[in-house]
Amino acid sequence: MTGSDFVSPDELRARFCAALSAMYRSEVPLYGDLVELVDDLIPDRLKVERHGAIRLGKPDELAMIARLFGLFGMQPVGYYDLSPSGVPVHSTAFRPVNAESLAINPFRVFTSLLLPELLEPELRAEVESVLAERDIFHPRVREIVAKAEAEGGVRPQDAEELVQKALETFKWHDTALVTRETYDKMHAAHPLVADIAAFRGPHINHLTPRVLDIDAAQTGMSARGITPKTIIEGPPKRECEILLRQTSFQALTEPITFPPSSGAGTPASAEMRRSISGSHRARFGEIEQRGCALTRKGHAMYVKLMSTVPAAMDNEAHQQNLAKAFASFPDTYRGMFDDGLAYFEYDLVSAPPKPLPLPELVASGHVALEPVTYEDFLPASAAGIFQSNLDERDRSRSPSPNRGSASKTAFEKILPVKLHDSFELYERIQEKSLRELENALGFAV
Ligand code: OOG
Ligand code: NI
Repeated sequence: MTGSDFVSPDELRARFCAALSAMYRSEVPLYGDLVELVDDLIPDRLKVERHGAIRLGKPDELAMIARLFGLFGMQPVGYYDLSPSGVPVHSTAFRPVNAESLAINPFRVFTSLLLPELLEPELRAEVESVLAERDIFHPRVREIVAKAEAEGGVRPQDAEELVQKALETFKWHDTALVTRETYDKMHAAHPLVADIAAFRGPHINHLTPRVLDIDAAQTGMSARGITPKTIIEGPPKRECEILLRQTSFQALTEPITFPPSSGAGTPASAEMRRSISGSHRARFGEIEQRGCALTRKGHAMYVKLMSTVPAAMDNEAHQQNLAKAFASFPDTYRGMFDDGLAYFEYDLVSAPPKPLPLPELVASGHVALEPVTYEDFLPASAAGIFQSNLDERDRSRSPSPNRGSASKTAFEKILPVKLHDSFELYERIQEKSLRELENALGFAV
C-alpha cells in the first residue's frame, strides 16, 4: 500500500472545511450575511474560512478530536489557559503546521476543554455524570478513524463518509440533554458550562473568514445591520500588521427545548411530561485579520504594551489608546528585524560583491524581508471574544488564579500526539529560509 492509495490530509481538510461552512451558513443565516459582506469588501479574499471553534466537555472527547483532526492534517499547536480571564476552559488550536499545507487550506479549529475542577463539587459531579453518558462521535467516525490509523491514511471510499459523519459532531442540537433545572444550575455557575454540558454535542460556535481591512469590516457590519462586538480585539492598525486582530457579531439567542422534568417514581402530571421551551446563546460569526508572527521577545513586548491599555467603552477610543501604547513598537519590517521582534523569510534580491552578515545584507538591500504570517491565537483576545457573548454579570466573575504549568501538563497528557510550540514552528520556517539563502549565496551569513 502506498501513499497514493489514500486521500491526502490536505484534501480531507479542505473538504471538511467546505462542508462545515455550508452547514453553518444554513444553520446560521446571519453568518452567511457576514460572509457576503466580507466577500464584497475583499474581492480577492481566498474564499475559505480561516478558523472555527468548539468547546469540549471531557478528556476522551479531546483525545478523539485530536485523532480525527490528525487525519485532516491538523495538529494541536499552542496552549491557552483562559481561566485567569474568568472563562473556565483551557484550549489549543488544531491546525496545519507546514507552509505547504497552510497554503493549500489554512483551516484550524480553536478547541477548548471544560475545566470541571473550577466548579463546586456538587455541580461538578452532575456535569461529569452528564458528560460521561454522551458520545459526541458517530460510531462510523470511530471505525473509520481506527481503520485509517491502522492503514496509514483514509481510503478514497471512506473519505466522503468520514467528512459527512464527522459533521454530525459539530451540528446544533435544539433539544437540551438536561432538564431546565439542570441547565439553569449550570448556567448560573457559568454560561459556558451550560453550553458545553447541556447538549448532545459541541456545536460549532463560530466560523471566521479572513479580511484584509478589519476596520472597514467593523464599520460595514453596523451599516448592514450586523451588530459587531464593541471593540476589535488585538493590536492596533499599523503599517506593518502584527499578530491577529478580530471582531465578531454577538451570539444569537436561539430557541431550544428541554426534556420534561422526570418526576422520578411519582406519576408525572401531563404538565410535567410536556417539554419546556427556552433559549440559548452560543453561535456567532467572526472575522480576522492576520499580520506577522512575533518572536518570544516581540510577543512579550506585545503582552506588556497591551497591559498598559485602559479599558475603553467604544472602538474608536480603544484604537486610539492602542495606537498610543504601541508608539514604541517599531512599525517597519526593518525595525522589527533589527530589534529581533518578528519572524521573517529572506528573499535574495541581488548577490553582494563579498560575503556579508545577514543584518548588513538586509541593510544594503541585497536581501528582502518577507514577514511570516501569524497562524495562532491570542489568549486575551480569545477571552474577549468569549466574554463579548456573556452578560455583564457573567463578565465580572472572579477570575481563577493562574495555575501555572500544571494545567498545561494535564492537557498535554490527554492529547495522543505532541502539542507543538508555535514559536518553534515559526523558528523552523525562518531557519529553513536562512539555509536556503545561504545556499543561494554560497556563504554562511
Ligand atoms: C473560542 C473563542 C476564541 C478566537 O478566535 O480567539 C476564538 C470560543 O468562543 O469557543 O475563537
Ligand atoms: Ni475565533
